Amino acid sequence: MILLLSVAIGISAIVIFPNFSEAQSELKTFVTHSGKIIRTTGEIIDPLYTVSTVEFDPMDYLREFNYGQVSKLPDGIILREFTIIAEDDKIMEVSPGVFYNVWTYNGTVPGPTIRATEGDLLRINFINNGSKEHTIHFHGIHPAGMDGVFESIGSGGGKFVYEFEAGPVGVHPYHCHVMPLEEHIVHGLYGVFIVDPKEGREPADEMVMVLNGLDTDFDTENNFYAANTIPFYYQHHPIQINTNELIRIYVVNMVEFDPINNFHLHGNLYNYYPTGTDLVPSFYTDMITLSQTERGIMEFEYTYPGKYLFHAHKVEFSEKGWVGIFLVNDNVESDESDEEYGS
Ligand SMILES: [Cu+2]
Repeated sequence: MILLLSVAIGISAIVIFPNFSEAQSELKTFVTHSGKIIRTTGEIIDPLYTVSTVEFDPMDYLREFNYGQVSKLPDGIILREFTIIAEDDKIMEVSPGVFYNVWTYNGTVPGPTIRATEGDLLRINFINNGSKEHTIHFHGIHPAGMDGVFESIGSGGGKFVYEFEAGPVGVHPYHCHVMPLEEHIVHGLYGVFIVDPKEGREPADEMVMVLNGLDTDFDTENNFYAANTIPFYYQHHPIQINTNELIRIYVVNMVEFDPINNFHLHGNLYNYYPTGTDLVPSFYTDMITLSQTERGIMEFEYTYPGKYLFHAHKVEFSEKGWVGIFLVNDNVESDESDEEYGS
């Protein structure tokens, strides 16, 4: 076992165990190819190390929207230009002691949330700085040559410019479409693409939740589940919202291997717009079921302050990380919050 592990982490890596019998529970120290020292009680699950580790803050990601570099073309159309760089050599500590080789768009999993208005022209300058071929396949309407499937974008700096009109209105995933597809997706090459209606939507506290899974031991089963990559993150760091304020969540299911996922909200129900393509909600519910890349928009307001769970009602997923908390604060600026309940 130890011999195999040593071979797996590479010729220049050194594995130091305090002694053989305690090896399973003791801190293990690894010296990487680059000389960096990693100490962990967790399993080392990937043979690839670099000094480049991903720092990812799910709280920042939650409300971060990227509108691109905006300019106006002579015909009046708004051009939004983005640069997206793919890499596949970074390491992320996805859970304490679990180091995972993430494949990233612009350095994070998920990649940046790209946002435009219907009819805008999108120009995505894609650079593949990875060691394998990668592409970007957007869900939505665009010409065949912009579909991110058949072009070859080589490793080590290959370039491609994706250009198409933003549409239809809604929330869409984008992801790499190189085979084996599940490998390129489960390592993290995906993100969210929001197309706003021209007339806009009602003002709201908006956020993005990508439901994802992490297969850290490569057995085509997920070991962890999450909203926005880090298991249990929003349980330990509740999302602060206000009473009587509209909350809008763009939710996208990117879990591989498991055929379904779902989203249950406590103490409330939400209006749900499947794919976000219709401006009238289809359901008023506290539970939606999502297959791979299925997505939609949830809207709700809390009347009562306090802590409320949200999680997969597939209990295995919530117990392996897909669970969070909304901390609903009394909105003192709202007239309705002056009422006292239960007194
Ligand atoms: Cu790829």
